[in-house]
Amino acid sequence: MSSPTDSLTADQTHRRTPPFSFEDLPGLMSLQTGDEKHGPAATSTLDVLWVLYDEILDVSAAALDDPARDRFYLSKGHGPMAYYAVLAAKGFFPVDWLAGFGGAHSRLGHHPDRNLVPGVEISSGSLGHGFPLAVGTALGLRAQGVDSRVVCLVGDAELDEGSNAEAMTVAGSFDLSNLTVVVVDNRSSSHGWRGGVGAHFAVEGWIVQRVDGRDHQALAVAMRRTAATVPTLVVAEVEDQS
Ligand SMILES: Cc1ncc(C[n+]2csc(CCOP(=O)(O)OP(=O)(O)O)c2C)c(N)n1
Ligand SMILES: [Mg+2]
Repeated sequence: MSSPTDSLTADQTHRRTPPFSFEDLPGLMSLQTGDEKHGPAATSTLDVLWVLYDEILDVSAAALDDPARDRFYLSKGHGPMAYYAVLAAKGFFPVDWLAGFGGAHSRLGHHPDRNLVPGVEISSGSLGHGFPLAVGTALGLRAQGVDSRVVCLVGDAELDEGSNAEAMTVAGSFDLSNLTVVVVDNRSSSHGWRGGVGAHFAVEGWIVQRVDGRDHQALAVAMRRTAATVPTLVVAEVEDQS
């Protein structure tokens, strides 16, 4: 993890340029003053997103189109404030953009748009699409002999969407070892997951790890781990949805 720095007020953060640390993220998020109905959904993903961009993903603003880059798909596209804060912190777009969040003329919409926001790989917000897209990308990269990882972040309730069940089965059947799915589990799904959300993936042949979704070291260890022949699930457990 990066070394801690003193927390910054929103105003101080606004004037700074990258690199930023995790402690700067609340300040960056507070710059996004536009109307947001999914605040808890944003903060639930903050730690996972930071660890991904700080330690795991081989991506950078300087190599947006590099065919060998890792692919990160934020499938749970509602509540993107944490995503935007992390992308700004990592220099994908200017910090100045954050203040316009949700505005009619802002690139930073309530759902991320891949055509408007540098570093955003897929447009999302309609749940249940990112995981199937990630499966297709993982298959495509493998077919091309590209040795990149595909990481997809979904919500526990998002998995209620049937498209995910198919993606889970296909990824297991095709031994997609280049695919990692991270479920941010705040126990908000409609019917709960019998045996825990990971049980369903395990039956389909996935490696399943459960970690504290606020523990950066545990997240990094889990998200770094891949298997030679099967896809990996990381269940990042956070506080119950209030
Ligand atoms: C296809 C689709 N159906 C319904 C919604 C409405 N919706 C927005 S957020 C949400 C709950 C998502 O829960 P979860 O994926 O667990 O994320 P959390 O808010 O708990 O972080 C729903 C159903 C949507 N965005 N897309
Ligand atoms: Mg949830």
